[in-house]
Amino acid sequence: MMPAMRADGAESVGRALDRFQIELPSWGFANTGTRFGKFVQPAAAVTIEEKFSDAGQVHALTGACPTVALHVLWDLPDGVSSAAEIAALAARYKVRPGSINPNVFQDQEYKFGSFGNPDADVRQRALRHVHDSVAIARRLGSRDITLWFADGSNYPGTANIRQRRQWFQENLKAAHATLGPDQRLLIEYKPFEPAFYHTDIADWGMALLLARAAGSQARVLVDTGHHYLSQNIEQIVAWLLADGMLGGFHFNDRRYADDDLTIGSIDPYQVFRIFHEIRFFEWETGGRADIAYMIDQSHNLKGKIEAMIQTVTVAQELFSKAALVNHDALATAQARTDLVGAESLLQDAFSTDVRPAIREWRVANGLPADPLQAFRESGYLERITAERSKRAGASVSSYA
Ligand code: LRH
Ligand code: MN
Repeated sequence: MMPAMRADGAESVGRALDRFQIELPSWGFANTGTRFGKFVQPAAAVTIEEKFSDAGQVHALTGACPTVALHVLWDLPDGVSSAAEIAALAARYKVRPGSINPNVFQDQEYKFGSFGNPDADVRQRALRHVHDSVAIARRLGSRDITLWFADGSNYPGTANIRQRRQWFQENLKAAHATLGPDQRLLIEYKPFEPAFYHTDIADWGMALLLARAAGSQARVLVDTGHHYLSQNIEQIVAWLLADGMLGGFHFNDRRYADDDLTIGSIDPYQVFRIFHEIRFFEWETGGRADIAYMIDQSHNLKGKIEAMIQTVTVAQELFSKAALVNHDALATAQARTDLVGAESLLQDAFSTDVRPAIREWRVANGLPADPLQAFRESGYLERITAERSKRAGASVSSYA
């Protein structure tokens, strides 16, 4: 039987939702696939305008995602000169440009890496692209530049791992030097794929050391899909919080590897444990952790917009449940090594049905009680399907 919500529960849920915002990935609205193929959806977004339009729908229905992450090569093909168009779209669709993602992994020149490439000209080319991305972020008023590198190798002995580390340190420091005073570099790690022997920034420790070496405005980005199944992600989060080096998240879910499935679809308790570590840290320090909550998913089979609405509402539920943990009682139980008592405080919060309180919060904020149902009744999908399926056969060439 789901434990009933504590008296002040609905209030805690309301306060949690008032501050919870999560950023949408532009590429989550596009046709994406795996190396085995891409199943095209006629309603999928292809143009940057369509991506802003779809993101605007999700924000209008949930009130929780006012920014869209942009991937430079996929969304700003003309670089900084695309900024004016983006700003106009942001005004029209009432969602702001969010984190800027340089792309130093898809061009042919990056076969043997970007910042870690033995060819100095290629390293320079990659650094120029990151500089351009920082300039784009400045022009758009975006705070975060999210750096993910596919760099690595596929066979033992084929790469000088220490030399590549040196080049990464030099180039990340050079990238950091061009940041504006309020901007941040978020360094994202990943253990493997597309490299399958070593990846230059493979885990949180490597990202932390490189962020520290780069400069005071560099932080670590935790993509939940970038961990071995046996890793304790919330412990990594707790350590990065303790060091003030946690910059943000790319949320998704997985059963095996970097599957980019929708949040909470496989292991919702994992996301709850992550949110709990953040709330407990904030309760203990009395502060507010400066974290960018972002989604990084590819919706290969689900309807793109429905998957995004589902993702935002599940994230709201899990964040609200974490807000219900009684931190005073938890600290006491921990100090007394009352194991069952302590664990039950998390389990009670996790198994509390917060949906009625969330519906109340939505209605109180002029939002539909059930965003997914409202979307299905809006006719938006039918309208864009008609409009967008007119265009010639959708391209299946690039990733998004
Ligand atoms: C790499 C990654 C990175 C993005 C890409 C779309 O796996 O997580 O954050 O640039 O996905
Ligand atoms: Mn990611």
